[in-house]
Amino acid sequence: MGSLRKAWPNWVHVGFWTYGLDLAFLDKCETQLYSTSGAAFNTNFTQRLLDRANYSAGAYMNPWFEKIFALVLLVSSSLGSCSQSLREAFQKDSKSYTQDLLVSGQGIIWGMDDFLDGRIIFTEREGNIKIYNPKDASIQKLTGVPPVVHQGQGGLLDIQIKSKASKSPWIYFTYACETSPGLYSTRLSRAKVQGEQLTSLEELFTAQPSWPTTHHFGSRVRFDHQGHLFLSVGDRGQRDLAQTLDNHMGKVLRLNLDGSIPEDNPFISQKNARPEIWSYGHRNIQGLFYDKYTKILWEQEHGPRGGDEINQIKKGGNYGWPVITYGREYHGPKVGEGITEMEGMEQPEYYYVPSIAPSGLIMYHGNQFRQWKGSFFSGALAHRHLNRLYQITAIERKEDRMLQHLGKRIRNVMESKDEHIYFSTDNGEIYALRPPKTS
Ligand SMILES: [Ca+2]
Repeated sequence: MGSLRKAWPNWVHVGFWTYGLDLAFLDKCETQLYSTSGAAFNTNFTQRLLDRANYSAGAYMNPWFEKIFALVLLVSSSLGSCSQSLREAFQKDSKSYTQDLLVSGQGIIWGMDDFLDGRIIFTEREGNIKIYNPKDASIQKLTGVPPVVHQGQGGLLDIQIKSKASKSPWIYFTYACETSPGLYSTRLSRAKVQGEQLTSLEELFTAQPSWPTTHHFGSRVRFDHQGHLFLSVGDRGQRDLAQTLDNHMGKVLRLNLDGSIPEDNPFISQKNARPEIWSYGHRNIQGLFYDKYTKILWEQEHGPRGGDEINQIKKGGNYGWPVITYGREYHGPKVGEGITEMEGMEQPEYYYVPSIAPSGLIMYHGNQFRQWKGSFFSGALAHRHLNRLYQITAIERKEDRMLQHLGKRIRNVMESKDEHIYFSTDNGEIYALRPPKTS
């Protein structure tokens, strides 16, 4: 499909975008056009029409131009009206899912990942790592988890499995730790799972400096395809530190899998800069997603009052906090100068005003929900829902707030190995979104 769409010149695309159609949708329209329009609107006719229009576009006063333009409008209108019914079907289709409750009665499930056999390893923020086995719906708590600081926003945070095909994969996890009495930081460790135990525990990284506050620890960890990991650390409430490179706060960091520092990191040879830094100027990072198809790293962070952002992360990029932001202070006034743009600082791909307090981020690529391919999904702690963000034109995105009726603070989201969408809640639950069973 899409051959007709490819044949259309750009100005026809622009015309159709006024109907708010997305590209996948145009493909559906094309199918519909072929199947319902009959001989008058077959491809050859349309192509002849467009050929003539292209020819006529150079001769503005050519009387053919008016006739052909009118015909194109007619086709557009026809597609526009067929698009309405298709759009409704499409949207209905996109709500065709079941949400199956897999896990309940746990603590705040902050991080989760699945093994190849379908078991899910997850963290409870209060300091536990557990494994859910779908075969018997059992939940096993692991021993050997290092002590975590469960205060404020601190606790046991993200968890990811590296090399799932391996017999004994490394489990990476992040958490708030106390580095000396009254001083806290974000730490990354890895370990292996042996039966009901975490073994071979290795501390890989602790963000510097430690700080007495107990918020904005971050923290997500994701792997790229070249043997690196990305780790996020929030600004710990010390916003100005996000703009200076001599600390790890308000940063996305890049490490080798053993915790060492890659030689091609952007600030490795810069004086007074921490060599682990990959990007900076972040506030409170709650989502990180490495897209293995596009090789793009996406990041998502909380603004203050408004201004939550999704950013496409570039090597060495400055993402602006607290100099530029679309948010305001919690008590109302502007942040700093109240500006949203500055040369040398990156603009977000999308921002939310008012805030939805997003948490966990994926771009869905699976085949279980083909209509959602390429959509971002994130949990939303405020306005409690699952947030789907999708492209409607080359430059415009739109939100769909799903599952609001559940009324849950959705904490994390992932695409499972069988291409379903799993999400966790602050009520200690994990749900699976699946297509409805056909009888
Ligand atoms: Ca920003």
